[in-house]
Amino acid sequence: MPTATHAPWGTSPDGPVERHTLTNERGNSIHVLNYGATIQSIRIDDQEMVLGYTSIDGYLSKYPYYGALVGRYGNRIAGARFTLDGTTYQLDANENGNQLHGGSVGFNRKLWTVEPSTTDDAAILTLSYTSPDGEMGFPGTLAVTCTYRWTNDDALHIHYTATTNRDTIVNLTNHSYFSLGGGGGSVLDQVLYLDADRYTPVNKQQIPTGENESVAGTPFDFRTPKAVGQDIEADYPQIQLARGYDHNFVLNGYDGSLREFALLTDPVSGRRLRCFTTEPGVQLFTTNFRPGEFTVNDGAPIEPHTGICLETQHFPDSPNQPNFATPVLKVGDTYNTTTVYRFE
Ligand code: FUC
Repeated sequence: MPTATHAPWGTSPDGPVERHTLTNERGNSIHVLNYGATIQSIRIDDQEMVLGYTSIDGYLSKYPYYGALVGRYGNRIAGARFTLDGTTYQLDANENGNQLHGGSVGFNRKLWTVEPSTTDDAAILTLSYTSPDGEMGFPGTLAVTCTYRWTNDDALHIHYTATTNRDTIVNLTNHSYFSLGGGGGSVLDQVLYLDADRYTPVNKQQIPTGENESVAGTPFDFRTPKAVGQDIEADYPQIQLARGYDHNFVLNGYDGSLREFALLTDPVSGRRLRCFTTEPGVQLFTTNFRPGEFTVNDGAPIEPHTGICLETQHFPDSPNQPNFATPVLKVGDTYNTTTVYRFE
């Protein structure tokens, strides 16, 4: 029978932090913090599958969203502003005058209410947070739920819902850094398949230009599985400006249903991560930090390319891009998206 337990894990400015542990019948577990609805750890066969910190201090510092629930709007909004129903909203700007990942105090810095439960085939956490009208500049009181369902076959099902009392925009994602080799070594030899014929190129500030460019003949072609490191230093402007991959891919066949979009394989252990989403895009981020930019684990410097993020999403800056699927949530509608990461 799967189990759900929890224990104190320090304090945040808003109150006590708790760490929840979901363990499935195989004895594999995920650890989730009420702080930021953060996936702090995923343990498979006693190996660590994601990057994170060993204590709350790291999550309270300036950190790159390890395992966090990112919102109200994942990724970038140009000029930290958008116009909806004739009103222009100025948002909190936290990167080059743009907004990244919901602003300086995003959902990753909130304390979430957590309800654990179990069924025969899964251990489950239902997390909730209500974002006040105007928080980080966004219109509408937004009531959000996130469900993490950790099944006996080592699949993490993430399901988000949100409702609002004023028309607004929403784009929720999880920012786990996968490290299938365990131990947080280089991911450059890991092999990635992505079901995407196109990606959205960006300007120097990493705002999409608005084009959907073909991946054919570029470093962005993962339609035939290839090592993540194969073209990561290519003399190709889009790669150079991000120091690797930090781009949104346009997933093939988007229709809002749950579709398989990626397969990541660690050739050494043979371990695989199979990914499914209802979303139209995924941000592939290969941990391209400059030396000394961020820490990991107990506060040690993080080495480049030690994690792979597959952040499912509506496209970056879609509030300002008429050609991208709209992230608008209207009063009376329910935002409802699912992403599944299955370890094999
Ligand atoms: C990804 C990237 C950003 C940023 C963040 C921590 O979402 O798109 O560039 O570095 O991770």
